[in-house]
Amino acid sequence: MKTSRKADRTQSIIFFISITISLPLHTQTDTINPIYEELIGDDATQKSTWIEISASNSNERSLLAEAGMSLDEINENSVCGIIPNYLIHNIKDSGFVIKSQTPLNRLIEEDLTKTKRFPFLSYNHVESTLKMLAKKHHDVASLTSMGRSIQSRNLSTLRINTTEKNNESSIKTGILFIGTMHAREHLATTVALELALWLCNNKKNLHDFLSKYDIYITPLFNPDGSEFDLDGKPYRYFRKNMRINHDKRIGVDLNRNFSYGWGERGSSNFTGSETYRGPFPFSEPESRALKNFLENKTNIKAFVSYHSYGELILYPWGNTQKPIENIHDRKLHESIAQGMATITGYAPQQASRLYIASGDTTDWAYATHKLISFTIELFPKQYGRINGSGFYPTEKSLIKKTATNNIKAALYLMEKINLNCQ
Ligand code: 0X9
Ligand code: ZN
Repeated sequence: MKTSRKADRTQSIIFFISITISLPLHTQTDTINPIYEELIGDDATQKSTWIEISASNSNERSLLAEAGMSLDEINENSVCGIIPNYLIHNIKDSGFVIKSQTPLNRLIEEDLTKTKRFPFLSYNHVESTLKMLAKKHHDVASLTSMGRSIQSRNLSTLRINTTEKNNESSIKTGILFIGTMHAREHLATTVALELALWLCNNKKNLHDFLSKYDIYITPLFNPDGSEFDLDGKPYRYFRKNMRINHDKRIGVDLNRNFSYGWGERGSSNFTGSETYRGPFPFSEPESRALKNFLENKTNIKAFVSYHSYGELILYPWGNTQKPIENIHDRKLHESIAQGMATITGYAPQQASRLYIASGDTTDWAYATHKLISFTIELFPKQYGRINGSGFYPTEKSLIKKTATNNIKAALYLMEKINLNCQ
């Protein structure tokens, strides 16, 4: 069979994956802009609540997203997420039953009582690691940037390509991986950075494999939000970017700011909400940077956006319950999602089964650029009292396992995409 030998080769590459993760502690290098302290106060978390609501289907969950809540944990008959206090009445007004409410600062205090802490990655650490990789492995890696964040941090991107460097154009199969579009989803930075490290450190064994690809990895797509989150005591459960909106509330949800279906279901027009879509599509420099990047790189065929948490492999559409119309594309998304699910143990599904979201990045990437696109919700499956909370896991061995399995899944994806391009 035409594909089986190649598949065997991928299996053997995957088999030899073994990584050593050394994660430095976040150091508070950048002091927070005083304007944010003034606007948000010492502790933004005092103004939000972790809330559990009865909801049992995608439609109800979409309504909650529209009310301004993030849907961080989905169970059969209930959902948990975060909502700013000033919007809680929206949920009550829509007739939902609130099962429990915990002020966010109390949740954080509970997390703090745990003995172990996950060493999150700072912007500076990501920057220096990418620079080191581009220097040490200049035969296969080079550094480029998608642009800048709203606070002018670099959206640094490592390019892995055995022939073309920096911004030179390529006709090889291009793949883009991005991490941490949502500020508090720090494990997504780790996974994307570990992917970059692993590919570079194994360049000799992987030479034939790497020579076929043009790989881009942006580990920290929302660097301002991520730094802000880590500047809290000890963190803030912050999701959005650092836009100061017209009414001085902070942040736009970057995963509601893309143009495909922008402003439709599953997003909010409340500036303080978790799902605030921004005043217009691509209002944010981060989403604009991705738009410009893909417009200039037509060889990119696939896209992965790492998020946390839930252990899911999601594919378009996210803004409608209808499946992808094009049968070839639908089957390709489904079969790659299934393959990555087998490797990771995550659950594959069309994104909208979870809830409808519009202005979503992966919907846009598929609709506009025909990229085979996935949102991967990483470890853990649920908020855990033993192994650390959902966004802030503590167990180093599980973090390592997450990175290892997702590197395997990324290799599998690359091989499948390349076969599809031939
Ligand atoms: O809501 C989001 O933006 C993503 N989940 S997260 O918990 N990381 O915030 C999921 C987007 C997937 N798309 C849809 N569910 N439509
Ligand atoms: Zn997310």
